[in-house]
Amino acid sequence: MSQGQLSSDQIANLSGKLPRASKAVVWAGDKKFLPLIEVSMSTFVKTLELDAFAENVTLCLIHDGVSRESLETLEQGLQLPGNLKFSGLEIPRNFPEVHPASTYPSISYARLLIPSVFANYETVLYLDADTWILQDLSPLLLNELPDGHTIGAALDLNMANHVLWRSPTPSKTETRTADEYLWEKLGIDSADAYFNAGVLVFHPNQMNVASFDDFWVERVQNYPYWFSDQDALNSYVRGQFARLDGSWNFQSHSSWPKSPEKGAAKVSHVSGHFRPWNIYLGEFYEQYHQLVISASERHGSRDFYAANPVTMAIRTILVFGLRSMPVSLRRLVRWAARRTK
Ligand SMILES: [Mn+2]
Repeated sequence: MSQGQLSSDQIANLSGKLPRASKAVVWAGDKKFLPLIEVSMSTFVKTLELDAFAENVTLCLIHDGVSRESLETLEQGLQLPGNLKFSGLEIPRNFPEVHPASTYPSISYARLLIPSVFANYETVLYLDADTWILQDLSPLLLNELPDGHTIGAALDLNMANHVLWRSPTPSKTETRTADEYLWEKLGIDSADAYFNAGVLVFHPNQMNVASFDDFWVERVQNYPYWFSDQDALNSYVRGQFARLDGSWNFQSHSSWPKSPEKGAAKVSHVSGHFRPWNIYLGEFYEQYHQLVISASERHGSRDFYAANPVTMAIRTILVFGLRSMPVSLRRLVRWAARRTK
């Protein structure tokens, strides 16, 4: 293997393991992500309008060493209809080679492999492990992205807030504020050109895969990015991407004005510091949390996701503070009472 990049033989080997199809949905993760991935996959399957597809669709998990048994547990939990074909693709551990200051797990970079591994596919939808699918996603798989774009994504509400507040950036980035970072490190002049990479649409067979690979392999090795591969991708497209409506990637507890209504969300992206298993995020996320708990039972990690309601209540009050106490406290008490029954 060349430094940091998979060889063309390795790529061909991975591509060769894929079922014959032109559309795929891809997740990436380690063993510890499996309960979340199972919830994302199973809610994707449950909401998908299958009749819209004339041929098979590949559902792929890219991982770096999930055991055969764990993959089987995952596949059994999905109960896939005949024309959805599951495929697990194992990549080498600690791939790719990244800048030493990167704090993200290397498996999160796996989405960068999609264009090369799925080079013959028309459309690939990538979904983060922490997505919860609420409505049919077939339009993302069936429709061409507008204006000849080969990458589609929704704007990132987190970065929009950072730019608005002129948040300081981590010192490793060698920039002072978010807007300066966007311009100097990514070549982007506003948050309106910066997408969130939790939901991505690719048209790999229309991409210049070699130039894409050369770019990101070099960048992730040499740039101390703030948001890892998401920044490498943004820096590659520099605003030239199809803007998906925010309802396709509803980023949790965001108050940005451009945030769509929760009720309209097709994909709830439970991103950020606060997750429903360590903080009470309100009624909307209760169903999601329950799905995660039952998946975690199958994967042997229930303890991690089913926190003690009292601990969660205390943590929630500490985070949301006194001002939110009256409303949240009432909800919390009701919720904790239900959970301890
Ligand atoms: Mn995410």
